[in-house]
Amino acid sequence: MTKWVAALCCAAFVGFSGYRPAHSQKAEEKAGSVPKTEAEQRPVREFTLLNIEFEGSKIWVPGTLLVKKGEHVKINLINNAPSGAHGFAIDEFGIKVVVENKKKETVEFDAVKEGLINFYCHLHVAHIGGQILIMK
Ligand SMILES: [Cu+2]
Repeated sequence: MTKWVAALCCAAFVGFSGYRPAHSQKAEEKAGSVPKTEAEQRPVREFTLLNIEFEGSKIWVPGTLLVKKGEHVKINLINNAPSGAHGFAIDEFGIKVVVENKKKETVEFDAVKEGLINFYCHLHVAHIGGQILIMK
């Protein structure tokens, strides 16, 4: 009876905990996985920016993004301003997209160099953009 209880407990632990012996994990890694490229190994830093209007001014918010050098940056852009299409550009990474009214776009880049870079709306000079600080 004691052996049956011990066997059931062990089976429950293996079955419900997701535990697998180390040798079976290594076998799966060898059989099915492809080594990741350098770009795929980068940690991902994701933001969501809203384009809003406040007292007649169009603004991308938040206006300051902090990133570590080497990260893969993903920025989701949502244009909630009622005034139509707006742009989002980052010259240093060759990014220039138009976000239509009430639509979403996503831009991505690898933060491969340090520094303070600007993002802005390339369609409207008065549109308030912001900065991305890429730190060491
Ligand atoms: Cu704009």
